[in-house]
Amino acid sequence: MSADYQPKPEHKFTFGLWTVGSSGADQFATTFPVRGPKTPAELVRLLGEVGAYGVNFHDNDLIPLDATPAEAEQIKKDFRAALKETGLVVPMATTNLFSAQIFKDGAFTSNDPKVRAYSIQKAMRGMDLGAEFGAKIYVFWGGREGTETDATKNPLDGLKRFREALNFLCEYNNSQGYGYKFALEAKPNEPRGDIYLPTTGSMLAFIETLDHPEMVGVNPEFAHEHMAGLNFMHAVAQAWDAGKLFHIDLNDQNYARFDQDWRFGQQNWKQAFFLVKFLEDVGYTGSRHFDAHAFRTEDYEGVKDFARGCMRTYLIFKEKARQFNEDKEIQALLAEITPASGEMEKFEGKFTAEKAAALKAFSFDRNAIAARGLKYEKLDQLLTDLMMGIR
Ligand code: GLT
Ligand code: MN
Ligand code: MN
Repeated sequence: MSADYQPKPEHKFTFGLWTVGSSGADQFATTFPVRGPKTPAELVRLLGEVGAYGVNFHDNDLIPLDATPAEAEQIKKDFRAALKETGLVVPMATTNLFSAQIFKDGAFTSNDPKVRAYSIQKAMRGMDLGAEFGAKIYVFWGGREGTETDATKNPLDGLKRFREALNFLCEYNNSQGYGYKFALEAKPNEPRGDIYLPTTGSMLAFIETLDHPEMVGVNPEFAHEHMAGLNFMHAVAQAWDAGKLFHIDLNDQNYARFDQDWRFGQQNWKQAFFLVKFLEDVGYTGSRHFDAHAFRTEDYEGVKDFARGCMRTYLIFKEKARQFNEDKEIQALLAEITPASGEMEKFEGKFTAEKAAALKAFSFDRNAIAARGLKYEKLDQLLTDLMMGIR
């Protein structure tokens, strides 16, 4: 790979309209915007300028909630023209089921049947809109699906309502022939006290209870797993193992903090490195979507710096991953610490009664095995040297 770290379409770097279009207002606090609004078409041009491949949107990022049909048509026309001009595509769309007051107690899981029905209606219309622009992934982030006090709702009702809504929308997807894959995004809390299905692992288990599990996967977000104190790459690996990594939200986030949504790789280099290495090693072909915001100190030039930085850092880690995989000393050490099966081979693989009997009878030298130093310190320091650029 040429190490110029320039984004290219094959890297599949995408941004949401809500990311580069963020006004810089603190999302869930009393606050004020620090950047003036830009139209969707202007944001597409900004993304074209920095070299992104695609742009994603919520229904209301594109068409404001109270737009008239004529206004909606004009916005779509301008947006389509900007896509054509820049060559950007729309791989993913989603529904805003969290900003309007009506969602104060959730959307699909609200206690109010009218809110639940309205939410399904809004999701169907959002799917229509996404399909108009060729989106093939439809994300569901249930930001307000949860509680502050469990006196108000039984989580079993929450799960049942969420399942019924998704089953309904899967059938809608089929009936319209849209061919969407749904990607469920977990977050443990904020804006609700507790959000249902708080981790990617929870989502993966839930998907298996749906009528069309094959249509539904996950959209893990770096920041959200970190808020839950988890290892993001491990969550992504489990999703990949299950064949469910349909989309991914890249950003950065310190543990045990409020939702930060920082530029990818801004804080946690090592976790970001391992994530990029994982995606590249397994050959993930989906969007690398940056669900992040520029610091609220920035003007729109700073937003471009932010967007360029997300992509550049990804490509730097991609190059570092290549170096790691080709580094002779690192690979020799890895081979040494991952010994071949040897005489254990006869115990491995599927169960047989003979194998089980032989394994039960085998005598292990527990102390000798335990005494072997594993050289993980050495390996990790080699990685550190490599990441710091002195290797
Ligand atoms: C919102 C949230 C994100 C979700 C988006 C999709 S909206 O910004 O914080 O994590 O991915 O609904
Ligand atoms: Mn996200
Ligand atoms: Mn987030």
